[in-house]
Amino acid sequence: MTVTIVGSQLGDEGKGGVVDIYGDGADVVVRYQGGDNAGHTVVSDGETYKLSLVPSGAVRGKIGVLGNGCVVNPETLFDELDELRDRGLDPDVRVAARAHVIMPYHRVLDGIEETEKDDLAAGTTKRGIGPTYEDKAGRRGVRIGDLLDPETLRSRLEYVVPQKRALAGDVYGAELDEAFDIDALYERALEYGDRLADEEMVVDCGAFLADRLDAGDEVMFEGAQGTALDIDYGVYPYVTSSNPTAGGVAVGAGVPPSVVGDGEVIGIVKAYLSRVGTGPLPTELGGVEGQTPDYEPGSVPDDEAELATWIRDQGGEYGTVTGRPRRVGWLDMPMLRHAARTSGFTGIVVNHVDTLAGLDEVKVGHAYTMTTLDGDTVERDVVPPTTEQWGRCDARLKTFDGWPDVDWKAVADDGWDALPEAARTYLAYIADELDVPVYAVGVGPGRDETVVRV
Ligand code: 2SA
Ligand code: MG
Repeated sequence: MTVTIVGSQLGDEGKGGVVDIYGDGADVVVRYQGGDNAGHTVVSDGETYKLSLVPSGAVRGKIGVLGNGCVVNPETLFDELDELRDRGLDPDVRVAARAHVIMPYHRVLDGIEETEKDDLAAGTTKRGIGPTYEDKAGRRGVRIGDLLDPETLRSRLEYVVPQKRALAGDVYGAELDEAFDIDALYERALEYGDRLADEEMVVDCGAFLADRLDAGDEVMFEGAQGTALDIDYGVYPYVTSSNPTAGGVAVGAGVPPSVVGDGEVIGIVKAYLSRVGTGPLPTELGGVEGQTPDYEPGSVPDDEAELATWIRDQGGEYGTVTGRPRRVGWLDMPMLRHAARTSGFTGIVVNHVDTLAGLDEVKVGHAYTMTTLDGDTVERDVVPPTTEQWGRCDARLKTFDGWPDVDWKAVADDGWDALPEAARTYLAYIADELDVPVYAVGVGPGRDETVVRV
């Protein structure tokens, strides 16, 4: 049996907490895409762990697997493993031999290209994710398996590094440091390979998972980022370079699609929207630039720009690394309908319901009015396929009664019926529109602040 967790929006929907709760029953937790551009916080036995690459289940004694669809920076991997070990844990993490390696030059190029792209910049995490997937598709990548094979590694580097030197040096005029030096890269990569071999971490991911499933294990697939950041189904080009949607599981972990389809596919929804980076956001509230929290603390604002700041503060919507304020907006149903259909959600979890508490009214973008290039207007209830069309969409808002701030821990203890009635109405609307049940409701960041129904 498998459970797949997919972000429905733009990442940061609170997937970590859900993985943590539903992962309890799992024996193996697998990441199938992305790399150290993810970020989850796991609180276990009163200890807080922040991970960006290692599957969160590794904190709780599960086997964590980085599938072949992932891009792996060995430095991040070993830093995270060392920290977990320093803190007394014994994580068991496996890495697919077919996964691609994020090399030092990928990180440098990610930074340079973001600066060069101006308007097209996606606001990447600068972890080298895009450049590594580019090399994978361009058939000039270095794979985890190559790190254990000195001759192959050397020949791969001799082919690719001169190209990177030309790009960074001649095209972009960057300084060529150790990140572009074949010998230095080779030595470092071999050290990582030795350690991967010593710790017997490298697996044939699909074969490994097939064995575990045959043995009756529960497997959880943990998506990072979200549907609107998917390279095929997201707001291209302001997307990440992998497929967070459920289809990515089969390819990125090496299991047949039927294995995913026979299990649960849970869409994680934040009760409103937030995003870092560029792209259309029809339900956006106010702009980010120049905003100061000028509302009276304790009171709930009625002005739109103040409301954006208020939600941002209530929800802690500031970038974890840079502290940059995230853009915020109302829940966007066309985005969710698209996510539910693309991944085939069997249920959803709605998080941050407590964040909106105290508002008189809560709005959602129920549908869009899109202006065509001819100047006509058409109605749409899912996101259009091009980002430019999406940019010409206005949200048609639907208004719900707000719900009061209550003792959310008590609500989590008492269950669904203890939720404020207006919140239940809001959740029922979402479930109804998507035609899927609400499996759980997040009413706070802690493990004990989730109303679990299924
Ligand atoms: P990149 O670095 O190439 O993947 O950046 C491309 C775009 O993707 C966005 N991006 C993200 N946005 C929100 N959350 C992200 N990661 C989550 C986190 C992890 C999660 O908490 O950090 O929720 O699973 C994430 N990763 C990439 C980025 O802003 C660019 O717009
Ligand atoms: Mg996050």
